Amino acid sequence: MEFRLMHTDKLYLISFASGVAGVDSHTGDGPLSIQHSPFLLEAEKRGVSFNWDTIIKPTTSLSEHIDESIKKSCEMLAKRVSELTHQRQAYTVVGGDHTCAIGTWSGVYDALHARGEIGLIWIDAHMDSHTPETSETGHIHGMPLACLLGHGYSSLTSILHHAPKLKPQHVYLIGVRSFERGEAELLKQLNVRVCFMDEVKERGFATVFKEAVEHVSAGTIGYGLTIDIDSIDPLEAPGVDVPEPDGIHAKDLSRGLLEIASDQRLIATEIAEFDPSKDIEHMTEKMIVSFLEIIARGQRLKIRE
Ligand SMILES: [Mn+2]
Repeated sequence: MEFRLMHTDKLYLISFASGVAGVDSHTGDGPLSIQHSPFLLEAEKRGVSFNWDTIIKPTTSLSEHIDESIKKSCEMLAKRVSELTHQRQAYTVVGGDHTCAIGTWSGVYDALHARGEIGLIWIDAHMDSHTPETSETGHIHGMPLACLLGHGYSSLTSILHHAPKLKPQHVYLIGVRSFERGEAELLKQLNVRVCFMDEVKERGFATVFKEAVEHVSAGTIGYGLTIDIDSIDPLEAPGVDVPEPDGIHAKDLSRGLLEIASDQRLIATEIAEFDPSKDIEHMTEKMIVSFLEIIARGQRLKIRE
């Protein structure tokens, strides 16, 4: 059974104001800095309406393991995502570090798994597919995709349900250009489609993005999109903690977003890893707001169709 949005005159924005899993906790300031962005006000003057929803903040205590703390934040996020999905609202999760993905897609799973499988396009400079065994740094923001596929800390693979939230064949990674052996081996063993940056350059972003949409739509009831801001070329989006040169052009991703924003199969979107303290002349902030505007306008088209 396919899933269709109903109430789409507003785009809900859920803030995941947490950077505890990354290398620099300033990613936790990302959502607030977008919320107060003058560019967002400008977009609203152009007739786009955003509805700032729940703000999820980590509650850490010294006695607690970091994965337990992230589990709590992700569970809160997953519950809210599940509610909005049940209500068929249009929403975007704004991170925060990329562990938000564990919460977001666990929430989508909670709301929709009885109907069928979910696809996911994962745009990232990295693979985010470490497990505690393969990670050299132990940073959990390098692990969310593995968690969603059912590998890693049991606290994080069991958010709302003790089950893998995604099937490997329904995932498509785009833009990877920095990774470690352990995570690459996991994805290879699971047969997850990884479109490295070399391939993006060779075939063109538009071509691989179209392929990704087809890939994640095959055999699923719909798909999601998660964007790690570090996938974009750091010359265009410097506001990240782990910049990797030679990335995706923001314009290319904008065009891709335009293509899918009003796609009836698109269930949810997520934008993560913005670190306002590293931004230069608000370039990254402006780009993220422009992405949100495209998504919001697309959602409105959906309801008119
Ligand atoms: Mn990531």
